[in-house]
Amino acid sequence: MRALVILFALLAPGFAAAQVTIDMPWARATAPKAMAGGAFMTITSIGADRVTRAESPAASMVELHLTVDEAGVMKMKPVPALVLEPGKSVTLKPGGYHVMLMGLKAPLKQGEHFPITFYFANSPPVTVDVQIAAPGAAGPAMHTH
Ligand SMILES: [Cu+2]
Repeated sequence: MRALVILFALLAPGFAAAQVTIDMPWARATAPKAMAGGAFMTITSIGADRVTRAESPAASMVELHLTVDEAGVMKMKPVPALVLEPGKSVTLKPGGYHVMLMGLKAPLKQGEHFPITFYFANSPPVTVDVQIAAPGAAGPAMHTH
């Protein structure tokens, strides 16, 4: 299923809009008192672009993070601008790039969903509907067997 909403802004003539699609957005359900959660998806851009920020009504702050292995210790680092190369996809997944939802307004419950809006340097914003999978799931619920 291709879950994407592309909002085409009114563009000035001559402005070459890159186009971004976001596929299979999903998140892991969180513990009842968790303050943070992760969301994952695949982002593909036709042109050179970058994700500049994201926001969601589900959390007070949304950041892009990269999990890195530093001498055996997994650490998360904020990514100020996720670079999208023309025609290539970036997959956000557990252990790699992810969307960090900080200050969750409510726990993420399996089977529910919430929106995230992404903003780009060269493209109109894209809002996706994020499906919540089981706690600790390795992938979106629709892909479990
Ligand atoms: Cu993180």
